[in-house]
Amino acid sequence: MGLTATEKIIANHLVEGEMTPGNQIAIHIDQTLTQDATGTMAYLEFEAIGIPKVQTELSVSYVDHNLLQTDFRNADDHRFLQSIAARYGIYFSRPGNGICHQVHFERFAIPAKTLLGSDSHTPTAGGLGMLAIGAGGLDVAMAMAGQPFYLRMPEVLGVELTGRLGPWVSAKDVILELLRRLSVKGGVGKVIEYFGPGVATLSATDRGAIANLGTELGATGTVFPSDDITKGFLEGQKRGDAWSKLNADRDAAYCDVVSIDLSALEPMIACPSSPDNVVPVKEVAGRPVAQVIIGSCANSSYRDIVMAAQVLGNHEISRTVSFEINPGSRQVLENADIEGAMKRLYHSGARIHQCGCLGCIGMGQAPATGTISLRTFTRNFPGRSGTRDDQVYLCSPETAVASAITGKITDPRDLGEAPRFSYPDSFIVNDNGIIPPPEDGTDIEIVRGPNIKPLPDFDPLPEDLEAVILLKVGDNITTDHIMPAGSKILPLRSNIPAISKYVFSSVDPDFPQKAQEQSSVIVVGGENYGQGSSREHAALAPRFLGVRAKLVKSFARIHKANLINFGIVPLTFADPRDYDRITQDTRIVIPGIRQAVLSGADSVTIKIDQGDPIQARLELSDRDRLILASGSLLNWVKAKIQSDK
Ligand code: MIC
Ligand code: SF4
Repeated sequence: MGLTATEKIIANHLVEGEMTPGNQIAIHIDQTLTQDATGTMAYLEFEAIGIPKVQTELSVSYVDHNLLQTDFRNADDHRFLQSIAARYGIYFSRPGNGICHQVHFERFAIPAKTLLGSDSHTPTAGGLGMLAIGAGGLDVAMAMAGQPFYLRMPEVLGVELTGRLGPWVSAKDVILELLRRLSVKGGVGKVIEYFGPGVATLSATDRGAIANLGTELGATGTVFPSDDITKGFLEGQKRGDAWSKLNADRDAAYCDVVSIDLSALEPMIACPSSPDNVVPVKEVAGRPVAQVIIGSCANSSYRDIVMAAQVLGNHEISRTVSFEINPGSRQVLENADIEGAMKRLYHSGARIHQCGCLGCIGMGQAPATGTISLRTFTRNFPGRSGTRDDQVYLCSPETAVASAITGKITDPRDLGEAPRFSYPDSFIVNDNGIIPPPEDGTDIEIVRGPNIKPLPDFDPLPEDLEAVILLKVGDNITTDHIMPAGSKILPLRSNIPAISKYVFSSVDPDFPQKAQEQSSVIVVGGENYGQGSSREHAALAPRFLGVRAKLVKSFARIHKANLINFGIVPLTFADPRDYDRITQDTRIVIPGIRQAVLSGADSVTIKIDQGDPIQARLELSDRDRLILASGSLLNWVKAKIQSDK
């Protein structure tokens, strides 16, 4: 039987394990990326591993999240990141140069290679035929140290595209339709691979937008074939040499196939407050809108910004709308400017911001109370915008601009004839925002401001675990609930004691204090626990507060890996009905937990104050078990390095 494109990449990078879905495998990583909000910790971890230089073909450090400099802290982190990049052989993309995924797509992504990034939307590069995966900072640090990346062999879900997108319908509508059909859990344990005649009708950045939101399906990655369109894009970037062909064999077997007829799609929109709460735009048309933003790693490419300007034409922005543009990169900004798009945008009243994540992670641009904000972003989890009880809708640039003109949610087809968009013959490629590392960085001094605090130490797993269930939450809890971001909290990412004071702050603001009064804590949750971001702080900070286990119905992939990396035991209910039996503030004991983890047991017994004990499953690889027993991945690696000496 033939192979899917995904399997071909995995087979070429396989270091350990058998390629049977669900099996633990290890793959070689060619490239890594970090962004500043996860990167400071990732580089502190890399330093702690003690390797003199990165071992990858290419590693890039981006500064795109913490751009708001309200005091010294983010600026300190930027200087630290720049100096540590030069020291260890890492490219540095300066603040304002653009969103990591957009810049990586333009300047570094290579078909058929592997990329590991400390950001959940790393799969964007799958639009160019890469196997690009999001992971916690520590996993990325390990990859920079030349270690393989461990994961469960994913199933490959085929999405067959036929037809061609009609006027006013664009890439975002394709992935919103898939989210409508499959939900935020639909891709867990899978790579989404696109094939079929419709693929050739999509530009490279359209594919990037679709791959980007595959993350919202919970998928491990998204892979598009690498074809003539990919080649044309890379040639436009003056990187034609990086191209190689990649596609699935004719007789490749997918675990399942979903078919989408592009011609039949209509403009779609995700309603508050989940990316899978999707309906056709016409169903919610007419609701008044106060803010419209075009940006984020999902929709801020040249095509998206120029298209926005074209839709706007000679229209003016509604007086009741704040219309905002966050270009994805300086390359986008510069080329859109030459085309005349920027002028048209600001002439009609748009607010132009710098290139970066900005409001997508609550770094400014918070909407006003009780108002609707329409965004071309990736996520609309509750409160993520910075405003409590926010009403954030996610849509395409076309729907966004149409709504900015009318002041209410508008199906762009109501504007009449669609503008025609075409790419310029050549792009201006200007890399002055990217600083290559020196040949030898050994003498470079790493600059550490007072905001950079060392990593805390974590003790090994105890023989028995006695703990209190301090919090019980429901399904689809996001890492934004566990460890919120935003302009107040993000500057604390390199200071674990300080950031831990905000763990679960939107769910139970007293959690940190109550946790510190206990010796050990356990959290209970429902399905898809820890979906969303790759931030390891959602494991690291709770661990700092004494959380030693999480008992849930099911986990999201990256969060589960982060829990293991920081010594929090991930447990799942053997019988999900036990979830209803367990109450907050109950004391529990797991006798012999360490022995169970180390001996390869697949379950443990949890004794509770009242009632019958509960059985919980331990779904762990041998490596996971050793890490958990050591107390953290870093403890385990350091011990290994010592014993190898
Ligand atoms: C996000 O979109 O949630 C983020 C902010 O980019 C995160 C990373 C982080 O929390 O720093 C992600 O997607 O991984
Ligand atoms: Fe940045 Fe938003 Fe993309 Fe996360 S989803 S990388 S915050 S633009």
